[in-house]
Amino acid sequence: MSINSSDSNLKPSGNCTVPMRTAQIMVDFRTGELSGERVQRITRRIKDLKGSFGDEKARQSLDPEMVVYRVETFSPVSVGEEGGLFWGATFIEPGMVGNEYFMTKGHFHAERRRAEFYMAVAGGGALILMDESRRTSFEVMHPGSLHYIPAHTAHRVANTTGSVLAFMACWPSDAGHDYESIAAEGFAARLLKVSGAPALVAEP
Ligand code: M6P
Ligand code: ZN
Repeated sequence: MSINSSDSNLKPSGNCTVPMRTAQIMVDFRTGELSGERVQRITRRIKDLKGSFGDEKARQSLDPEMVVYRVETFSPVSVGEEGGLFWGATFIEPGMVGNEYFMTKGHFHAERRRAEFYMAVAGGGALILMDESRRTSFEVMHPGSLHYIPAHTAHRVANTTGSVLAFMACWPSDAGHDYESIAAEGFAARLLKVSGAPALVAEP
């Protein structure tokens, strides 16, 4: 028996002994949204992002409850378990803190030898990458762009447009998040609006 994409009404036949399972999670490819009982959700607001943006005064002048981004995660295995994979969808609102675009906190993987994929679904922005020697670069994100984040590389995404930037991610379950290194040292460059356009500007 062959199965193709039109077999959405597929049912086990009377003498079928192979268990049929339905997917636990669905991905909406227009928006990146995940659905299913096992989706975990977190929201990061202006009040949660102390220390992330360069202009702390500008951050304090904004509504602390303002949503900067949301993350939906499907973790089929426990955090830290070796050999598994996690799936995530991140939605960054349009907005600025001073002249810096709304962005994720950014992190190294706690297990530095772990890589990750990001793929933009909607909106536009930039993936900022920084290696352990603090060499920094960025890749433009637009719907369909696929980004390989190598091991030993910190990563953060900024929304440079006027609409929500949605991207999907897939990473190893034993990667972990090291936010402490970023809190202590920051990224070596920031994505700022300069003369009306985004530019990666080195920290002084
Ligand atoms: C992606 C993945 C997640 C991450 C999220 C938000 O979905 O990399 O692991 O949590 O982006 O990024 P951050 O944790 O840096 O705020
Ligand atoms: Zn990561």
